[in-house]
Amino acid sequence: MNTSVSQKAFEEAQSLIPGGVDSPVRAFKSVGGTPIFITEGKGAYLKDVDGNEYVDYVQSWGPLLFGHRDETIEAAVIEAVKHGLSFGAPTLSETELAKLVVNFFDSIDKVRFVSSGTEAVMSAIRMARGFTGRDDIVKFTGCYHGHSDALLVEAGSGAATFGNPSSPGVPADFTKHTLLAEYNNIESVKKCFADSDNIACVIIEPIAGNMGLVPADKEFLHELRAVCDAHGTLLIFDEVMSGFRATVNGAESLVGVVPDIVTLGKVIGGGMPVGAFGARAEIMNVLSPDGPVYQAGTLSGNPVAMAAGYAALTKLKQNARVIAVLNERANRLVNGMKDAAAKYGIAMQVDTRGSMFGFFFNENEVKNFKDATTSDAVLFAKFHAGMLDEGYYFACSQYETGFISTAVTDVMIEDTIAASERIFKAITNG
Ligand code: KE4
Repeated sequence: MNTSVSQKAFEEAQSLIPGGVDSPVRAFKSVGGTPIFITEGKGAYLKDVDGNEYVDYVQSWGPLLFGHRDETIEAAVIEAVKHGLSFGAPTLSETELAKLVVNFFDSIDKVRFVSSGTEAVMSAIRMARGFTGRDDIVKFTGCYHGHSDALLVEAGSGAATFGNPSSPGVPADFTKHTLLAEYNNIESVKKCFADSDNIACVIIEPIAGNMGLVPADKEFLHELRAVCDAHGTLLIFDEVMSGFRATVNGAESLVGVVPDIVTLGKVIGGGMPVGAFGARAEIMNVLSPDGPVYQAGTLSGNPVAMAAGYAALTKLKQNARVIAVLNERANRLVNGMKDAAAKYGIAMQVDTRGSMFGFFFNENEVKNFKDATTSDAVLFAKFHAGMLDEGYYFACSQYETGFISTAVTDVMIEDTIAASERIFKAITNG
């Protein structure tokens, strides 16, 4: 692929925007090479400034379940724009989207919209702290919940469960209430509760997509629910990525564990900036203006974004089976690539949940972030570069998840598998 225009674009962007990107993962730092600059998307395809086309398995990191420029969603946005962009006042579109979200999630009586997943999680945690009157929170190493200060933590020294800031600019005081546990390890959670009797909430990605795809074990989530109940601690399922991607009724419908709060994003905006958090009414009612917990946003519930989200979720409501169809394709893709890799002596761990798929170049099963870090990142980078050159756009980090949209056809899946076999052959000089 000729990517000379992208390379020039990247140089100019880097002179004006830190790292040349508005979100770090887009810079291709962990896979090398130059990020490609996109001019448009259509269906399953991305087109770049050099005129190259790619089958898109990232879909803006999850939002585009129906592919690029879905006709229904596009029409809804264009119609909404004709009535104005933003009012800073209540609109019917917010109530209509809220109805859909509440209907999809048994655990949600009320929902509030914001403009990003980060805002949704930050607000949900403040609500949990306000509802319980407690300050401490528990998160899991390898789970990502957006970039608010309290969640940018890494493991502390030794066996300490209290985390340290994982980024400069986050004062230690801002993370001293954040405890860290290990994903799929209930004993590590119990250790946090031994270290603090002041835990407001435990937040988890029930289907983790930010250490690669690592779904939590069902029995672990049941144990986590029991531990939270024993301590009067709220359980937050962060489904910003997995919501409406793994299933339409939330992880709760897959594992039989009901969270106290759910955070959402991505798909619920249909490609426009929307985040949301929801819970049973007694929890949500602590939020201003009814309750004392403050939370706000100029563009929260933006009518154009609401229209996109409403169109997307309405399509899902009309055809919930679409997730099962996408899961069949996801399984065919990852199992096909796994078989292709095996021909050249390359071991892959693969998994899917609904339209989400993940793979690790690893001999062993991946159950947590520590396992994930033992995967072959160098091989991943070679795979990513090779597939990009073949016209297939995969997530540019080992610690991300892939997505199948309704625009990805069976033929594209077969062609992707065939391309992966060529890449594995080239990588191994097979
Ligand atoms: P945003 O603020 O990026 O909308 O959402 C933060 C967030 C919260 N919770 C989960 C489970 C998430 O996956 C995310 C964001 N996901 C990343 C992809 N791993 C967004 C891509 C990016 O950071 O550019």
